[in-house]
Amino acid sequence: MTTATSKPEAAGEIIADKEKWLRTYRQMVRIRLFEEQVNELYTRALMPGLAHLYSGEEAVAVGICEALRIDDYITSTHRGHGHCLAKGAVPDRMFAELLGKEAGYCRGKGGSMHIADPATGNLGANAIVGGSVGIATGAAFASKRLGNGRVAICFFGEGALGQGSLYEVMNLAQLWKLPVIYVCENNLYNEYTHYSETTAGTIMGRATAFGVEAVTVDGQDVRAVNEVATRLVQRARSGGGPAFLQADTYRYSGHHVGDINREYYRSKQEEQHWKTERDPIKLHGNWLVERALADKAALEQITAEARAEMETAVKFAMDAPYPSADQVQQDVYA
Ligand SMILES: Cc1ncc(C[n+]2csc(CCOP(=O)(O)OP(=O)(O)O)c2C)c(N)n1
Repeated sequence: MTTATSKPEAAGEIIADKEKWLRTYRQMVRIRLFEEQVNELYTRALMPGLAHLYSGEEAVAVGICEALRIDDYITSTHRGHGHCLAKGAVPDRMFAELLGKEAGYCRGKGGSMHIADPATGNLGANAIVGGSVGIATGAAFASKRLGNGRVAICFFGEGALGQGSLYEVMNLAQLWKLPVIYVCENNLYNEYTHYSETTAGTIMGRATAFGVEAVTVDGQDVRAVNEVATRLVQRARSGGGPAFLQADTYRYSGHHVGDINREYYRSKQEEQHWKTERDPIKLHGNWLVERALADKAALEQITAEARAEMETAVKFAMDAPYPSADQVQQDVYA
């Protein structure tokens, strides 16, 4: 069991990676601005149902997906927009899905919690807490049998640690040396309850009990996440077996967009602390500027481009047609 931190880098290394670190910055900004639009659609009563925002947690999805091939798999959660975007989903089809339009990833029948995109290896978001652990492990099993080198990333919140199926699949994954990485995004709260009230023992102990390689990482540091993910993905791809990554992070908004008054379960000061001191975009932006990989104007330009991209995508989705009534039972299995 180890804790990963980003290491000080040699000057040459930074320059070689300049494009990568600008890309990760852009990806985090895109996710943040996507979520701002989702919240806007909800508050203007333009979106049916609810959504669970990922703002604050961007470095986890981006740091990990940056370490993946396009054909590697991910499985996601109810808080899945960031995972989908980081793996390559396009915002116009995502917004279309959120608004129930035919152009959406599931033809408008899935909504926020059921976005899947096989073209980018995304096996789907999942409204069932822990619901994707078997899917990711099965994908890794198939990958091993077919010998195609694909790695599966299984994202889940720490609330999923209460699901027994996680322990069944970790046991098999370790016995069969499957190329799967279980990524526990510990944002401290399972809905409105601090995880310390629901989680006996330690989080890491649950993985080490099976002999699974277990690492914790600062989930607000995109470079640290990427560094450890790169190592674990290479290890899994070359037959080294599964891993468990605990990424410590925080969700800025409520459990879902309607969770406005949160003071009965967490303080405003706590939220403020994470937003001002631990924001993954600010931290990475400062790092880019300090190392002269970008100036403030360049970062503002990235933000402006991402904002325009999201506005265009929302407009696309708003203007897109609903599925016709005769499609109501198509592709529906349950
Ligand atoms: C099996 C199951 N039980 C309960 C729920 C209701 N529920 C939705 S999200 C959630 C909490 C999830 O917490 P966590 O896994 O830590 O993810 P986070 O919301 O913090 O990202 C619960 C209990 C559900 N969707 N599925």
